[in-house]
Amino acid sequence: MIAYLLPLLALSSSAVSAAGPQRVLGHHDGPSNFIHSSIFGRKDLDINSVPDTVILTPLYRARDSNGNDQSESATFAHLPFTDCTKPENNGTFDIGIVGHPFDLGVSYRPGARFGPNGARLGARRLAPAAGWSMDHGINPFREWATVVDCGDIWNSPFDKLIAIHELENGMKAMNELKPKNESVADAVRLITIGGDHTITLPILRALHSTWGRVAVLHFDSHLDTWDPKQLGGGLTKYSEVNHGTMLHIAHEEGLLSNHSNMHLGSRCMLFDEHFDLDNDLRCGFSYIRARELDRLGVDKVVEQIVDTVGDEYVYLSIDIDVLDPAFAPATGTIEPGGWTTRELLQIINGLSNAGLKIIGSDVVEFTPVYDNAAETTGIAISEIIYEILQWMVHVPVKTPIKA
Ligand SMILES: *[C@@H]1O[C@H](CO)[C@@H](O)[C@H](O)[C@H]1NC(C)=O
Ligand SMILES: *[C@@H]1O[C@H](CO)[C@@H](O)[C@H](O)[C@H]1NC(C)=O
Ligand SMILES: *[C@@H]1O[C@H](CO)[C@@H](O)[C@H](O)[C@H]1NC(C)=O
Ligand SMILES: [Mn+2]
Repeated sequence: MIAYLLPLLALSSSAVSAAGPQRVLGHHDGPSNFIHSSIFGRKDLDINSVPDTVILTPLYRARDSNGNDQSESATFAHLPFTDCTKPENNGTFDIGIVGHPFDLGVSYRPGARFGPNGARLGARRLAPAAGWSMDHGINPFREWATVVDCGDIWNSPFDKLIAIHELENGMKAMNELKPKNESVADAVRLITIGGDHTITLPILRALHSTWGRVAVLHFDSHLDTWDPKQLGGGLTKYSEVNHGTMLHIAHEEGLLSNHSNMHLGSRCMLFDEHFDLDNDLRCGFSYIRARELDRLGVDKVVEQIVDTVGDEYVYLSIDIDVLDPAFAPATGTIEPGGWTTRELLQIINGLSNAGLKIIGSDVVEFTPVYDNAAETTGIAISEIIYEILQWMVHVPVKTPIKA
């Protein structure tokens, strides 16, 4: 066992020293692409050597003795499975649900790599055949958009930075495909199931060439804009990329709107009175704290968000820890005093009614091993994804006209 481990240890220590000196935050050399432009990504990594995207099909798909699919029951809401990275699926779908089984960026409870299939299990009770919504008066699975389950993007369980490149490559491949119904929208849209919150960084990198800077609406009990030098412990580049720093990095890379990003449902502890919030403001965020909802009510919260975002493109990132642990116990970094599932759904509904231009979304930090026998968290996640889907169907979006 010892002899087996030694070469691995030697390999990892040489990889760390090869990473070179750290760069100063906020200084860029006019990068040509977002993989190389990352101030934290590995400069020595040849992105062409990262293998082609590998898609994992949803688990437990029943097959007959000839290997033919007998069931769609393991996909999200019994949707058809489509490998959304394959050029042969160009023009076959409009909205894809994709899993990122990744949790190398967590600071507390691990296990979010099992989130995608946990969410699919929570969505067994949903189906396109009976998907009509009393609240919206539509069946979002059966409107103009063809909705599919894209499976999961395989990524390295051993190296966080390589895994992030693999997730970005997979999202790029999907994002390059044309939608099926081009009369309504000119780009596919993806709803990602995490995965820890680090995955929002490769997603934003992959979407940037299509949408430019986007306003991130970040539903989360935490800020996730922490200075990588502080939260990462100042150890290595590797330690600095994690589920509490990815929005800081996204800001430094020019992926975010300058001033229109918002945290919704914030209620975390801070390092001190000024440091975190000053840094957060520099990253282009304002916030509505969880407790403010009691005073404002849902409508005023929606109004503030709409006033802040205007007609910018919106990327919606939902950390399930925005909900109170009573409604979502199965998550990695728990903060009591959060919103109810219904309050969150109502706010999302309000943003949809206001016509905010949603270009992509994720629901992250679901760690099924901490869920209960009633699948409280997994079922809440499936409902949130259904609500996001309704928004995407309600508000088709066109890409910016390129000069
Ligand atoms: C998808 O099809 C369109 C034509 O409808 C084409 O322009 C585009 O290059 C194709 N994309 C890929 C990735 O094959
Ligand atoms: C595209 O959307 C239009 C408008 O809703 C609809 O009439 C048409 O059937 C859709 N086409 C496809 C291929 O789904
Ligand atoms: C946002 O900030 C960048 C970098 O400072 C600047 O180039 C860009 O013009 C700004 N965009 C808007 C809409 O203000
Ligand atoms: Mn988070």
